[in-house]
Amino acid sequence: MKALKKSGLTKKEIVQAYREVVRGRRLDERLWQLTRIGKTSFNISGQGAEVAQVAMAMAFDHEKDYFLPYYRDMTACLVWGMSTKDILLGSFGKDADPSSHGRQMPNHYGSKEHNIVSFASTVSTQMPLATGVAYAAQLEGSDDVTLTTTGEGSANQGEVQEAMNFAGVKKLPVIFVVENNAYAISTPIDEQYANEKMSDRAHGYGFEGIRVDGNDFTEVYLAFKKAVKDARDKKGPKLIELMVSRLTSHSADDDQTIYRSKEEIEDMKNRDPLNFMEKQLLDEGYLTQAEMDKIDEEIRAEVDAATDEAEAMPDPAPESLLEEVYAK
Ligand SMILES: Cc1ncc(C[n+]2csc(CCOP(=O)(O)OP(=O)(O)O)c2C)c(N)n1
Ligand SMILES: [Mg+2]
Repeated sequence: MKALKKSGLTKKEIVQAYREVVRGRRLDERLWQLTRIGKTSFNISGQGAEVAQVAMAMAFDHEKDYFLPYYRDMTACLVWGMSTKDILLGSFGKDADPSSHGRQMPNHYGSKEHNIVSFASTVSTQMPLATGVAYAAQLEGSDDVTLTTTGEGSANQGEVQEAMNFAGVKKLPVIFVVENNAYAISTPIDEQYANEKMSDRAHGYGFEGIRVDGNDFTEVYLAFKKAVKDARDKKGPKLIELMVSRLTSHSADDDQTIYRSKEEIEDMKNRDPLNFMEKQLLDEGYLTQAEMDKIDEEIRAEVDAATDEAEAMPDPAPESLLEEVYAK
């Protein structure tokens, strides 16, 4: 693991990064609880990828860059500017939900205000859209960079090849990310693809691909910092493979103990990125245990308050059914 100091970020920024990791974890735990008690319909979570997502998102300019996420990217969306309450409004399907006014499934993040582009449940369809957003930036002569993410199973969809090929041909300012958590629902990677590293595929499209350890905050941050700079300098796309864990079942609708052994699940829990980051913060003298406990307490209170506020908001009116779906 690279030292946090090597990221070049200030102490304040690193502590903020930790807050975002904790926010992502505690909010996701709340979303599971709400599903289990029947208050929401579904949850799919990024537990195990929070450190990677925070380090990734921090490398972008959230005032101008575009983000086309996939369903596990809640923590990245928080860093990009969405609030805890915004996320909860989406899960409750409320009218004020910024992602879709309650039209989308939970975890289908979008925010016009923050340049986060809503996506379909058909996996990886955000990839060619991201290529299109980056093509528009190039044609308009702006230096905006586009980020898009998917899972390693979804990366085998045909449109991912089209998206990367065209981005390579036009040297577009787009960064493709594969969050490799070793499973596509219950299918392990050796039944998904035959190449060794997902990131190697980039060479076939004429650009650089790199694989990074998603538990290593500094490594992930520096990889994205460089990719963003290169994209802004018109050097073209990158593919970044983030090695992460999926600490939960695929979604609220399955049970991973049926297809993963007890030992495997235990081993993965020992590699929980939240614990890794806390150890680093302690060892490198950024925060004491008492300070981390205080942050955790504050975040829990924020999640509780946002849950109550979001739940109290009105549902979409039935007569508005056909509104907010297509642009006028
Ligand atoms: C085109 C398409 N096929 C199948 C599905 C059903 N589906 C949803 S998520 C998923 C697994 C995706 O796995 P991966 O890409 O590894 O992402 P992860 O969920 O592990 O982050 C599948 C098969 C879908 N939504 N769209
Ligand atoms: Mg996967």
